[in-house]
Amino acid sequence: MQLGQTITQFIIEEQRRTGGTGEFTALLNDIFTACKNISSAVNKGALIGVLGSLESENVQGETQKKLDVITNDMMIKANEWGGHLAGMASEEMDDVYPIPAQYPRGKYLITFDPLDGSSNIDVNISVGTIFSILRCPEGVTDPQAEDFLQPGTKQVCAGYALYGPSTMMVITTGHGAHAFTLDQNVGEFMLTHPNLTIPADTREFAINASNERFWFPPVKRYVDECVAGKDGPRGANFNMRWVASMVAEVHRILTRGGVFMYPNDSRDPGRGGKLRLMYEANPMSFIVEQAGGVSSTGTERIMEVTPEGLHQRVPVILGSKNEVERIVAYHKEG
Ligand code: AHM
Ligand code: MG
Repeated sequence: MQLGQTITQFIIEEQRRTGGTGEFTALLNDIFTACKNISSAVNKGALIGVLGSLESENVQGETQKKLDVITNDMMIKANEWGGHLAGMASEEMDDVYPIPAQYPRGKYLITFDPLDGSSNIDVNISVGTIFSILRCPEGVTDPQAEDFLQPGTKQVCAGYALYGPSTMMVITTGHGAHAFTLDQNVGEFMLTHPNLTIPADTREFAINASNERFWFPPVKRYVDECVAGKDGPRGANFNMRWVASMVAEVHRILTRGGVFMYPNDSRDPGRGGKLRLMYEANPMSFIVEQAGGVSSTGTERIMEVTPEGLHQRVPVILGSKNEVERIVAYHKEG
């Protein structure tokens, strides 16, 4: 691993170390191409008329932004032809997307959120693409939803692209988490942040505080103690951030530590919070754990949750080890 090397060289070297076939490297390259296309569209924004909403809603009843649909299409187009995938699932599609008959099928499955944080797009705040790669179960050529319902521990690779001041790609294949920055002139992601490490301690947390009245006691206790600052039980002042763009929040935590929470709450406890297990919580948890952080629902390691549906939601509490463990302990105490 060498600072400044291209992401393709990095993946090929990793594949040599692990004895891979090259199929996986080719799949990742298609994903990187999609993210470079998305980066370009997001960057041009109003110049090419892609901002704003559509009339349509996605399967979760959320109004779709034009870019939700455009970026979903970019992910599909970049990935369907290569012969590495048996199927795809996305936040923006109700059902599994089968690989069209004219293309060969491969041994991997991908789930993705093509444009996470898209409520931020019209105000020019960072958004991102999140993806997770799984193996297609042995003998399955026409994967259905249940074939995707594997716990996060089964992920072969997870990553996200962040479209911020720089476009960055963060990936893990289970050997650390590494960040690459897109050199727009060269058109390549270059290794800039190898072996990301989340500090175990932090004095920064992120939660949508407008939901405070719905929080359950363990989360309320944790936040109250942080907010009490130097005079409270923690004896230290805490800072708070809320970007409303999970990719940006996770990236901040990977860079300087912190805790991110989208907990379950009393509005609709059966729903399990807001974020989706298969294409938001699991990939982010894999990356966070590989950087030395912890990711929990409050009562369970997220990557060990048995998925029951493609669009299942799950409470998310992730980031600096000692703080997340403290919040988990508060959940145990009730
Ligand atoms: P999205 O996939 O529809 O963009 O929703 C997910 C986003 C996350 O990026 C972010 O953490 C959260 O929703 C913000 O939610 P809220 O608007 O409730 O603060
Ligand atoms: Mg999302």
